[in-house]
Amino acid sequence: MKILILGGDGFCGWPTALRFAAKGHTVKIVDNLSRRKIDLELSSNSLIPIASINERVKCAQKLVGDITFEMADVATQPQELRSILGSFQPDTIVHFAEQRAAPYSMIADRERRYSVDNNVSGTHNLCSAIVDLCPNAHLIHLGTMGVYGYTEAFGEIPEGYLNIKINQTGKDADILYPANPGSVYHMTKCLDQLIFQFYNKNWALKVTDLHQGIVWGAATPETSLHHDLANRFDYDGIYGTVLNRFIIQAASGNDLSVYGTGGQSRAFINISDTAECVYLAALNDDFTPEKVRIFNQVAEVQTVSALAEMVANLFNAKVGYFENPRKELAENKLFVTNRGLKSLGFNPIKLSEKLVEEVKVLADQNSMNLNKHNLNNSPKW
Ligand code: NAD
Ligand code: USQ
Repeated sequence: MKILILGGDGFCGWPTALRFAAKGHTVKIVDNLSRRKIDLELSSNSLIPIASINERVKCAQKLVGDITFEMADVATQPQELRSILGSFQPDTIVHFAEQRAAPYSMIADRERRYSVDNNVSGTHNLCSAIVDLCPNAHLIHLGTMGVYGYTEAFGEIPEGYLNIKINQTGKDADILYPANPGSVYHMTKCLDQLIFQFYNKNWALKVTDLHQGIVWGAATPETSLHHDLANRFDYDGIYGTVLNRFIIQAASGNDLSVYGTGGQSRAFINISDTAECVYLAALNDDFTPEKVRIFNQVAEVQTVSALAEMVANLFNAKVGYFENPRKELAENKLFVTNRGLKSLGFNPIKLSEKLVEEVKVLADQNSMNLNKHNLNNSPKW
């Protein structure tokens, strides 16, 4: 299969590109390297040093498989994107190329506008190019669990569509689950969904939207093969995700930063499973595009406080309770199905002390790269 991976230099995209190449597929990465530039803008860094994209690709070609790279911005360079789609003619396009941090999207006007312009234009440019240049390609998009919000009113969170009864007619209908974003970033993912619905309705665009939970971990079997293949590992208050932050805080002797009571329930998935689920979605593309296919890409649900307690007990660290910088429910329950990916063979990696310890080893080995000023730099909203 020919796979185009947009955003393939990022935390989820790089291990996924390696997974496809390792399985013998032809992979082309497109990225504008904006995530590396945002590190400079925020005086931030990946705790694990990452090789340049050219070094990464050179090493991957030697040790993993067929990967090439092209620099392009999917939001601001639609012609470059069109030219790549036209010449490469991918069977599958995986779209990771978005600004993905909720805190970054809530810093101020500039970052709010950038997140919307980048994410919504990028997604639309892509759909518009596919229908002209490779209309039979399968588009796999990385969505987010955050599109659903955290209301318990509709019961277990289904995969994208909510079955409702219409009072006026007494009939049943499946509607797109009511969008309920908690940040400008999450709002862009809700807008992405509408773009997919329209392109699917009008051009029968074949789309799988993967509503992924919070990714944790750093390494995959492929990224562990060589230091030039290492994945980025964010720990700051803007791009670091909660469990990875707790592990790094414990490794560096800092209090674990639980926001509020820690009663927030969230869905989680290990980085290796991110690559695996995208791979399963790509391989199992034998569906008619009558509607956008939506799967919840999650392994399990945990509360923030349970994660903090686990990490604190394992590593003898202290849990700190911080004023919550975010506007979100202080406590919520979360029930979510992941039947779709399981039906394709997904066997979730569950959180375990052993796996958390493996991540801590990486954090320990790279502790000299930690900038403590970035540990608690989340904006407030
Ligand atoms: P990341 O920031 O590490 O990677 C995104 C990559 O896309 C970066 O390499 C960046 O340079 C590139 N990019 C951004 N805008 C681009 C543009 N306009 N043109 C070309 N390249 C562009 O983020 P990630 O953690 O790898 O997330 C990837 C996707 O998965 C995102 O869409 C995100 O919303 C989704 N997701 C991530 C998580 C998570 O916990 N990391 C959870 C759920 C969903
Ligand atoms: N939290 C803490 N302490 C911290 C950091 C976070 O208590 O130091 C809490 C937050 O308040 C929140 C929860 O942990 O309740 C999750 O925060 P997060 O930063 O780990 O995750 P989030 O902002 O939701 O975003 C991440 C990714 C995003 C993805 C999303 C999936 O950055 O790209 O879309 O997870 S989900 O949350 O399921 O929508």
